[in-house]
Amino acid sequence: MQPLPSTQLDGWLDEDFIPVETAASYFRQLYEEIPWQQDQIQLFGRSISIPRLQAFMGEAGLDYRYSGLSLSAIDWHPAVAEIRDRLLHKTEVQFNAVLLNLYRDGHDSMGWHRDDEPELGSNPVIASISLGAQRRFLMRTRDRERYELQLNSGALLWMGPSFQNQCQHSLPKTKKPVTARINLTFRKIQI
Ligand SMILES: O=C(O)CCC(=O)C(=O)O
Repeated sequence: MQPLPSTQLDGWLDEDFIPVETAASYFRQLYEEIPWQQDQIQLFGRSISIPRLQAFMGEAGLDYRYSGLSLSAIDWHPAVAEIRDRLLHKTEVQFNAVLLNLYRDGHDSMGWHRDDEPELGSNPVIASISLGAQRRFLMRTRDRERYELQLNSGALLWMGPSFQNQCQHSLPKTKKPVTARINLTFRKIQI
């Protein structure tokens, strides 16, 4: 486990949370078996395809809304439930939902944002798991300091209660030839 690149950032990184072979097996299962969706958001009155595929999973009846999108939870995939239980064992946090993102190649990305939707409560903890290709993860604080991490397959990035308030984060495009990456952000939706 290592601290984040600034003491201003509430969180930590465990690069070896899931052993490499197990992470590769989870990646293959999720890549093939998740019903990945190409969702659209509304921007300046136009409908735009988000630059990645996604799925939302969790306890029955949970919904998640962001950027005008409304996602209803599908049932836990057994591999995702296994990762959720590994997190419970390590952190004693019982997550009830997860947003899955599939970045097919270096053209896929996620722009600057905070995960501060009302359904996450005021100080959300989020556990972010990376599977597949290594990608850069950027953070920028309110005073515009920038930090970056390389997220490898099997890594757990823990975003603590103050993280969303302290910084925005993003996953930029890359011109490097990269294969696919799956990211799972486990969340606790307030019921
Ligand atoms: O893919 C990543 O590492 C970032 C995902 C993310 O920022 C999110 O789901 O809110």
